[in-house]
Amino acid sequence: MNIKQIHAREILDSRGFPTVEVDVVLDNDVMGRAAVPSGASTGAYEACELRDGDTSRYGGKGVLKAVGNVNGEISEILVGIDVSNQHEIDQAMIELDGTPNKSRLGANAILGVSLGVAYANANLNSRALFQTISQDDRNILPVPLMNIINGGAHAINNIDFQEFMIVPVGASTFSQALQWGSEVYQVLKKHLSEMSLSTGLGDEGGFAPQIDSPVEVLQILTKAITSAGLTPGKDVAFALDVASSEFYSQGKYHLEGLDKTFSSADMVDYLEGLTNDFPILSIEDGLDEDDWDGWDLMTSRLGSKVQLVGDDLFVTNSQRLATGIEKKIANSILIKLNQIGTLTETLDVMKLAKDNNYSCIASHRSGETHDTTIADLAVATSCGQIKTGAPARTDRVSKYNQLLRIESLLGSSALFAGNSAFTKN
Ligand code: 2PG
Ligand code: MG
Repeated sequence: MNIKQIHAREILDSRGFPTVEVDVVLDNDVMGRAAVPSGASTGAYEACELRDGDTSRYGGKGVLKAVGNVNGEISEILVGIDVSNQHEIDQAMIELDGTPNKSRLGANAILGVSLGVAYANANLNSRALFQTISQDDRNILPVPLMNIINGGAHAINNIDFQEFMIVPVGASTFSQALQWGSEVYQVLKKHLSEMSLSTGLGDEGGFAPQIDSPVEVLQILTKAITSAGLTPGKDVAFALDVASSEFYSQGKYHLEGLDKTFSSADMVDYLEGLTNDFPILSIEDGLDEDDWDGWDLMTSRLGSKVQLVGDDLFVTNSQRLATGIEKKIANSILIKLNQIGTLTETLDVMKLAKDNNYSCIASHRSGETHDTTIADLAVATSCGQIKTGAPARTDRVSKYNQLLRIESLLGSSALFAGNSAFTKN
């Protein structure tokens, strides 16, 4: 079935900033719709998010140029093409753009179309997206990494680290994991108010209290897990996104909340200390996106016991991941579709990771919409892990709810990654 029409529009994301939504309509009027997310702590090597820069609209953050590129140039080359040709369609857009980072047409324009096409194809076949983009027959439901304390660029508080995530790794099903995460979240809210700390939320639905040290945050979280009747480490473990590129300059890590300036080696010492004291399974962007020597040290010190995730480091980019593999740096990659800009390239980088024993985490952005693609992506690839914020706020729970739908669709054949997501092959 061929594409009849592609129509993009400007909508708002969860922070109230404009983003791109695309409808792909087929000859039989079946439609696929996708919306593009947007980061705040973006990596320097991400594909380009095209913004208008016209300060008379949305402070310059409008996306009418990207919308125009979809409705103009992109739609001109894709109308009349068979919607099942995802790979050719993505390749045609990459070639039409002609730049290494999609800066001419905008990765936001290109991704909206790429995913709109994937949804149109799924709808045409009356299948769920995870079924039509499936790369792995097992369809494993991922362990959620739920960010329940927000700091860094996602909150106005003193916490240097961006994300403190709980990982209900001991649950036996996805729905039980979600329930445990939600119960811990509610207990945490009660504890924070008992301590007269704010229960206001950061960008990803987690609380954003005024706390200075990561140790204190982890202590409070440990207490919340215990009060919820669960065992820290066994039932619910931790994951961190340090997002350290945000506080790295001139070769040093400037931790303002802690009032410390660290070298790369100091950072590794500090992170190692945290992993000795708390059940931390995963550390994302523990060091800066350009600090390859530091990453080398961190990987040799922590890589055999902790999942070390490259987000800003790898930016969902096969070339950067290949460099990491060659240098034996990190052992995991965060997957964000809009860092690279097409579904095809995203699936390619996930395959490269898998072939080299790097784990993959399907991830949201801090600016999100109702779009639930990452839930389907996690199941389609059986990657075993998803990070999509707190179990609160529709922009975050929409992904968790989609996973509940997939779980019920799969019925008794539904598998849950659990601990196996974190065991090294
Ligand atoms: C991250 C993401 C998502 P942002 O750093 O991992 O949590 O944040 O979308 O702001 O880059
Ligand atoms: Mg990150």
